[in-house]
Amino acid sequence: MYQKILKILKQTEGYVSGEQLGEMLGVSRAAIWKGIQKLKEEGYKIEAVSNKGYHLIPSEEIYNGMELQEALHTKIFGKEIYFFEEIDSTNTYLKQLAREGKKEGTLVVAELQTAGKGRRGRSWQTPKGEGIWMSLLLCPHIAPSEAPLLTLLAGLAVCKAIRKQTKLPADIKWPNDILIHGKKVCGILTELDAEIDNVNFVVTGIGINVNTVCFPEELKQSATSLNLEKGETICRKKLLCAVLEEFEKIYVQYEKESSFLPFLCAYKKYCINIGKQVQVFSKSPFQGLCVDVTPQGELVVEKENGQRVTVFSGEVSIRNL
Ligand code: BT5
Repeated sequence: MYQKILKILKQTEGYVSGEQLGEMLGVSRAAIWKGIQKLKEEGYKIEAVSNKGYHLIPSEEIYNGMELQEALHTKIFGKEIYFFEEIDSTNTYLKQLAREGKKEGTLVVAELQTAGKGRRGRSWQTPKGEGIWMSLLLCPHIAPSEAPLLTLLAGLAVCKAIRKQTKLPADIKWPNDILIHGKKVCGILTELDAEIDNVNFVVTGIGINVNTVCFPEELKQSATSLNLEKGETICRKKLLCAVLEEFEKIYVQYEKESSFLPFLCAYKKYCINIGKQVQVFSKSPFQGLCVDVTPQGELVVEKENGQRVTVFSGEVSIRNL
């Protein structure tokens, strides 16, 4: 009911009375009043003036499933959205939905995660209402070994969307971080469910620090937010839509061409590792100069003795020196 009331309020420039709303929707004024209270709880600002009725005060800041669905211009991504005030991890929840047979493009978004996950058991901090914490379900027709490429493609999409929306100089730190002025503003966690030669599904989790102004002590040196970099509040709804729209374009092309090559040039343009000394943390860690990214999305690192090593994202972390 409240969705229907919201639709009418959005379409009405002036005021609409409880009686009119009741007539339009075929329900009592009491039901309308309840619906209005529910909308207020959801964060909508609704003015109520006696003898005139209700009026919705437009606000870009409202961030919920309905608003996101309405604002998204995509064909596949976010056609079904699960929005939570609080959840353990959007990735964990979406994996459950995927096993229940949900469609590609299903999106889980949360205001707060109580157990946000990073890679290899690390944790990801998601203060309430301050960022975009979301997971997207993908069912690509690729070999399981190619799944890490989706992290690179998602990273490229986030990087482009941040640049477009905020004009901030976002860069990619291979394979899964987006940095601004050397500090991490976004992390991506891709989780794969596959058999030996077949991908069942991939869950791509994206965490973007949007309006955080104060990070916990342990992250102060390494983390930043768009708000801190830009000096103003950033609209999460617009940015989330921009990320998904950008990612969908890239993903559809990737599925069609079955290749990372069309994106390599853009990826390398934003990849800050190239030309820098890096520390590679693998089974046998080493240092070297990062010289390239391959068409398969691997990093090429040249050791001091001139030997070139190809580093695959599934197996290592790297640190710029
Ligand atoms: C990542 O892991 O960067 C992947 C983060 C993915 C988060 C999203 S949010 C939605 C979805 N649901 C989930 O449960 N996860 C995904 P990694 O490269 O392992 O980086 C983790 C490290 O980043 C931590 O060990 C901290 O040092 C640091 N860190 C934690 N929270 C951070 C934050 N909010 N901003 C910047 N750095 C952070």
